[in-house]
Amino acid sequence: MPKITRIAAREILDSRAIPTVEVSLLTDSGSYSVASVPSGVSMSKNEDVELRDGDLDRYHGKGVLKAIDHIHKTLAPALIGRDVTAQEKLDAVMLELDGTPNQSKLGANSILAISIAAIKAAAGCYNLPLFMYLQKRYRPGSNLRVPTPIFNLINGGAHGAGNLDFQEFHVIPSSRMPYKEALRAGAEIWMSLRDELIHRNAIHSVGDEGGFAPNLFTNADALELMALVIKNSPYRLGLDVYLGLDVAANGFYNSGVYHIKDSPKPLDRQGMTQLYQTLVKDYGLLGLEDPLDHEDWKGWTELTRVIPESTMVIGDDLITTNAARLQQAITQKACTAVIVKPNQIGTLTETIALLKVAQDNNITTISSHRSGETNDTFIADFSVGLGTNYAKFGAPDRGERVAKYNRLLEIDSYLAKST
Ligand code: 2PG
Ligand code: MG
Repeated sequence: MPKITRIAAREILDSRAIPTVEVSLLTDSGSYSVASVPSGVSMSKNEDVELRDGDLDRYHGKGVLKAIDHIHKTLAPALIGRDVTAQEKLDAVMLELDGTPNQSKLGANSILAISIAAIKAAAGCYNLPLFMYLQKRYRPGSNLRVPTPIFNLINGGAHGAGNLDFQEFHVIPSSRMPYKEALRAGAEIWMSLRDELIHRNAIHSVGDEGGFAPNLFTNADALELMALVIKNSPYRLGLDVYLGLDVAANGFYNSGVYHIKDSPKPLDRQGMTQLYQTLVKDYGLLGLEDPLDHEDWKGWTELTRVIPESTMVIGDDLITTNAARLQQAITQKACTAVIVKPNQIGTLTETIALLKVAQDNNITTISSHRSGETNDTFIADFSVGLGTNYAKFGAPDRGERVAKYNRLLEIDSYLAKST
């Protein structure tokens, strides 16, 4: 039984210059791991709490020294000496010490950093790569496959420069395409899109997730531009690659209506649903993430009923990686796919509980980075080991995104050699 002997935490920076938590963990078998946690900006109020210092004299209040302190003074003392491979127990001990429903006392950021460091160190104790350890532990006997990537090529909403309301405009290679080819398609379309924006004298600098943040007029214009770029590429829209959206509709929902540039007056839920029906018809969207406000369950059910089955209706803010909320969505037929983000729920064990509900109920699973990221590639191993259908790690540029896509390449080439 390999025991945890040391846990050390520190404040590091994420890709937006905002502090986050990093943890190193050592075991008596010599296995050592490091894990850090990402952070979102388009956050739902249902996510577990990311503890911030609020001290305006440091990092504009965004420091995480309180979370670090909780690790050193409360969490580490309770975990040192415990079996590092007993993930469920470790997570349960941390949740109990916190004692709140949303980890607001000790912080989901401190708890998740340890939770991930523990599984990484446990894999090391068995001398296994992380993805393989995860598969053996949680899905023994299942096939190992690299998920289909979802590339976010245009950044609007909270991730962009204020020109577009929708948050993410995706290019999604066909699931039939081998991962290496899919990554190449994403990168080539990103390059062509850049050329086209330069040609149009449009802004071609990138947003938080590495997609472009152009000065286009409407959200539909962004889709039109992407469709055009794909038409002039070797890839066929609707066959080799598809378009998709993370609307992140909470961001422009106010007093019961949605304010977007595509309509001269605010739209209600029916108006938005009609707009999506048109966009699905015009662009064959493969995925529609967070199309409506995260508490509009009735609207989601109606939208899922009228949108063609070939378009995934994806719950991110709606579900917040919460198994109970996913159960509700299944009962109400409110979505057909779910985003999986460990830091929305705070422990690996709870994230896996959500995945199990999804996989048992035929809900498509999409593992996801956050807009504020570190170079930790845990989410790539997690996606392969736990068998998610898709992986959404941003655009194929910016170091913190590329680290994850490249880790999938590494796993892919390993799998190809071992079959
Ligand atoms: C999303 C995410 C990641 P954020 O909405 O899906 O792309 O954004 O991390 O800002 O919540
Ligand atoms: Mg989202």
